[in-house]
Amino acid sequence: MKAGIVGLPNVGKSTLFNCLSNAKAQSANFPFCTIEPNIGVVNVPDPRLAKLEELVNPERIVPATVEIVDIAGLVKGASKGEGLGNQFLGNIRETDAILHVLRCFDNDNVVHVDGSVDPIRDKETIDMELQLKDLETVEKKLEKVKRAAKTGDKDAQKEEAVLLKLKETLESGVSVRAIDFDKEAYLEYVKPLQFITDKPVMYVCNVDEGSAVSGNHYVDSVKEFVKDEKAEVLVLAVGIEADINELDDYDERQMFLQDIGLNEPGSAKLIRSAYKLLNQQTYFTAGEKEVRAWTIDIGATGPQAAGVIHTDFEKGFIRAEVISYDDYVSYGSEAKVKEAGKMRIEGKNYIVKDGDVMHFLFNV
Ligand SMILES: Nc1nc2c(ncn2[C@@H]2O[C@H](COP(=O)(O)OP(=O)(O)O)[C@@H](O)[C@H]2O)c(=O)[nH]1
Ligand SMILES: [Mg+2]
Repeated sequence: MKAGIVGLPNVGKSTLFNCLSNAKAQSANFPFCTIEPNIGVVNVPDPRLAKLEELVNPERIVPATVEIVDIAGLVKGASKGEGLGNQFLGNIRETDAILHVLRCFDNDNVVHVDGSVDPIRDKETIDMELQLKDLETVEKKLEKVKRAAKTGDKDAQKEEAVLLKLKETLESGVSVRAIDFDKEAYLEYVKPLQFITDKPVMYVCNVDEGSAVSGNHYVDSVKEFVKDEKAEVLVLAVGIEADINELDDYDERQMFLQDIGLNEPGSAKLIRSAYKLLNQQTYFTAGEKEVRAWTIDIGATGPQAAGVIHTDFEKGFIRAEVISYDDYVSYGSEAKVKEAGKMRIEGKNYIVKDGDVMHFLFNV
């Protein structure tokens, strides 16, 4: 799963990316590997993993990960080829969610491309470029569908109606994610077109260090402006956090974080939120060799969860032994959970819950 960082130039995207890539402040165990200069894989901080490690004492622990992409080049006019033009759009299309960084700090030394700090205007500039791109997608599709609709093809007529609604919405400056479609129409006509503005979004307000805890008036205005979008708004003092992350010593990093009023880096919160934004959840496997967090879609069944480990596990799935995380912790070991009769046997239709500790039985 991939989350892409977007925003106007100079709002702090690369600083945020570096902050994540250098996020050792999170804990002693926070590796990040950079695949390409602008792509990194980051561990999802999850205190439950440390707790399970303590109880099971495995040889190693393996956390869940999210891929983060720093997408540069989005400027006013980009959809028409300005700046890096269309190049970045391919990058955005490949992501599963968008982290939209908004500059919410004053600093005369950092130039703003539009001359002043105004996160609402910036958000609308970016949204408009993405909407224009989606509009192109709609118009191309509409041209084809119109012809078929004219011949009396009922399906094409239905599709045409959906596309016209999309066109009208995008032209009025509203993103695809805000439209309520009926589920069938959405799955059949909208989802396959992979609209950029249909991807889940989170707004990251990049604030000065004094506003790391409670935000500032820019953040307030962003929250007010996006309140109907049901999107999460995260406050992060990217610049100072990046500085703190440069420090080698863990205790020193904690001390500086506490100085700005935080007990964990905002980047840890950001990664957890991004994970949720991607509609992902975690189940665990816990054995002496390894304790591991596995990533699944919310709503995944037992066999689908098994399939994340190996496709054979999914095909040959018989049943799963499941212990809820809370039971595991309160009884302290698998054996004690079993003794207490709290281990459940679940079949093919079981909907996995976040935090389940699972063991699969399968045929090959
Ligand atoms: N004062 C302050 N400066 C920042 C902050 N975040 C980024 N900057 C500075 O703004 C400039 C642009 O940041 P950068 O991350 O390269 O922006 P990008 O173009 O969005 O990738 C750099 O000089 C950063 O040091 C911040 O939170 N506070
Ligand atoms: Mg950059």
